[in-house]
Amino acid sequence: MIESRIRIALQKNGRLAEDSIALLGKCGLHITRSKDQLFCRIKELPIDLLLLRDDDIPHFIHDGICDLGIVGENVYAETQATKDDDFAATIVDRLGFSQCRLSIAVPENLDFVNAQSLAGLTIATSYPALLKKFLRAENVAAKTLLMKGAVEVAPRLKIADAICDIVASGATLAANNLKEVAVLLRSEALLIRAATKLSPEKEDVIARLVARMRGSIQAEDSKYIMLHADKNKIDEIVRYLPGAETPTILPLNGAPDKYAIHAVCRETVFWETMENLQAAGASAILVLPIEKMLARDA
Ligand code: PRT
Ligand code: ZN
Repeated sequence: MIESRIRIALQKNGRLAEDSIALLGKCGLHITRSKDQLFCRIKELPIDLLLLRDDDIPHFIHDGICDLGIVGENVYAETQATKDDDFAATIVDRLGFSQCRLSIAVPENLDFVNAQSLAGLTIATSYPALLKKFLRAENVAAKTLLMKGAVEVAPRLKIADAICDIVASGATLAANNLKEVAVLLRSEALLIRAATKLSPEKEDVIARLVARMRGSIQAEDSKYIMLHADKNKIDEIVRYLPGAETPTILPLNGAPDKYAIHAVCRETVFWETMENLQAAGASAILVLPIEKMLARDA
């Protein structure tokens, strides 16, 4: 039935597109698409995909055209700030990719002490609602100039004194002799959904997909660790296992008092962690990637 298929809005091309499609792939949704296809039907689950410009994604959910979407927090927050209380899209999960920040930057030679240093300046941005909110909160009177792209060149062209734009590595700012002076928002990709409750069939598909997404994100951050240890070293070794739940402890055949410890570590296992485990008496330490995970609390 058409009504029980859910629609997911994804970015068509750009910095979010590849990771969004890859995440859905890890959830068992295999997408084959031609370059200019806007609509994809998923075979495995009752799901259709709409491939859009990222700026349209929150609006498509707000308007009830799509049920779920993946979008940068910067775009979500800007749309929310524009619509005030009347915004029918909510955050389901933070997805961890496309990390960046929305910041104010000024020419390197401008003296900046605090937000008051921006008083009387013109600030170019593609995020007018978030910028105005920041200026209001800081009680600064500055002018906002809306630019849809190439914001970083505005000070050089003398059409603005400062900018409020997305920063990731900082290379663009450096190349334009600008310095970052205030962070308005730290952003990452978000899974967002319609704020209203959908039909039980749709809610069921969404719940399954969200559990799979959480499982694959958790699996990415987790490792399966196996090692050997003497019985009297087990307690100390277990304390060094990062984010491990109760480990499995198995006797080793033919080696009395020697055990194998197996555990899922839900945090990064660094070389230092392995060195600490070794110093505490562990041997034969193996760290393995986990492909999928479906825990009760996922
Ligand atoms: O065509 P469409 O409208 O869909 O895409 P878009 O061009 O508006 O967005 P796109 O694909 O560039 O970015 C999509 C999302 O990725 C953004 O909304 C952010 O959430 C996130 N993201 C992560 C970034 C960056 N990193 C990023 N570096 N978005 C933009 N940039 C740009 C930024 O605008 C600046 O020009 O990269 C430059 C800064 O990068 P650094 O590394 O030099 O600091
Ligand atoms: Zn965009």
